[in-house]
Amino acid sequence: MRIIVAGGDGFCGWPTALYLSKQGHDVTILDNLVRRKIDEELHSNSITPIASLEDRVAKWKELTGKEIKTFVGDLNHYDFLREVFRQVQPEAFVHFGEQRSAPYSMIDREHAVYTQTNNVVGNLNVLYAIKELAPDCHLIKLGTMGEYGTPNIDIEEGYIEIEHKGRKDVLPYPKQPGSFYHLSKVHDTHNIMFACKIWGIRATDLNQGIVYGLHTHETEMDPMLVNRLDYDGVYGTALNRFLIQAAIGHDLTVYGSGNQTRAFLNIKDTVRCVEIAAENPADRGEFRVFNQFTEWFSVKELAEMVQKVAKEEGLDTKVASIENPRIEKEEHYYHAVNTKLRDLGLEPHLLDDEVLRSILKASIEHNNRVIKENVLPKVTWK
Ligand code: NAD
Ligand code: USQ
Repeated sequence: MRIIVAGGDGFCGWPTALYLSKQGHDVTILDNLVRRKIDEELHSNSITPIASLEDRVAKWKELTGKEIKTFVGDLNHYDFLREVFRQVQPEAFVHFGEQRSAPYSMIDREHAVYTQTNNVVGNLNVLYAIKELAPDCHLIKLGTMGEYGTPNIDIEEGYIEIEHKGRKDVLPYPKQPGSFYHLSKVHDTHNIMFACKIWGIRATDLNQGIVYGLHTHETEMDPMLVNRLDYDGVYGTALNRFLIQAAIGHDLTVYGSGNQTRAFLNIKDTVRCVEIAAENPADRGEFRVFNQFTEWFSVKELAEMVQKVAKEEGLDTKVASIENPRIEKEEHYYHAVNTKLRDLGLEPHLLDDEVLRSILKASIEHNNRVIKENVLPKVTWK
């Protein structure tokens, strides 16, 4: 299958591009490399030293004989996007290419506007490109579990049956996102749903939970293929951050009570979920939603799991409760459905001590690269 991976230089996109290429697909990466520029803006870095996109794909070709084409450019530049569609004629378009940090979107007005413009307009351009140039192409779009927020009822997969005043309907599940970033995903969802209805586009929205880990079988093949791993207060995410904090002897930064519960999955499952979506395309006009996660944990539970494994590795790790920089519920109900990907064949890599130990060891290997001032959160929601 001819597949474009937008955002293919990023944390989820790079291992996905390699995995799909290994499975025999004809993969093209489209990325404007803005994440590398944002690292400079934030004076931050990936704890793992990442090679340039050019060197990454050259190494992949050398090791496997498989070519991954690259187009460096912005989804917001429609002429560029159109040209990529003309040349590639994609059968699937995997869309990871957005600004994905909630704290980054909450820095100030400029960062909120950038996030929503980049994400919403970029996605709208993709919809128009599919309509104009590849109407049969399956859009596989990365959404997020955070679109739903933390309602006091079970979270369904995209839609919920509602009975109101004696009448019933299946309606989009209510959205209560917690940042301007998460809101951008909700706006994308509405635009995709509408485009499917009016133009007959086929789309799958993967409402992904928080991804942990860094290696997949492919990224481990050579140091030049290593994935990025974020740890700072802006792009680092809960579990990966805790493991890296343990690796540098920093207290684990649990925000508030730590009873906030979120859905999680291993990066090894991210790549497989995308493959499953690609192999089982949505019908023309169908807007399909899969909840892409394997387990849920409270933030405090995760910190305690990391503390235990770190102690076994001889690290004296403390769990700190720091003032929550975000406005979010710290005590809430959480139960979310995730059966659709399992029904299509996902066999989850669940979180256990061995998985934690391997990410911890990879973090220890590179812990001299951590810029310590970047670890505590500086962005607040207030
Ligand atoms: P990332 O920041 O590591 O990668 C995103 C990539 O997209 C970067 O390489 C960036 O340069 C590129 N990009 C951004 N805007 C672009 C544009 N306008 N044109 C072209 N390229 C652009 O992020 P990630 O962690 O790999 O996340 C990928 C996707 O998955 C995002 O949409 C994110 O919302 C979603 N997601 C991520 C997680 C997670 O835990 N990392 C969880 C749920 C959903
Ligand atoms: N948290 C801590 N300590 C930390 C970091 C985070 O307690 O050091 C807490 C936060 O307060 C929050 C939870 O952990 O309650 C998750 O925060 P996060 O930064 O790990 O994740 P989030 O901001 O939700 O965003 C990440 C990705 C985003 C993706 C989302 C999936 O950056 O791209 O969409 O996870 S989800 O959470 O399911 O919406």
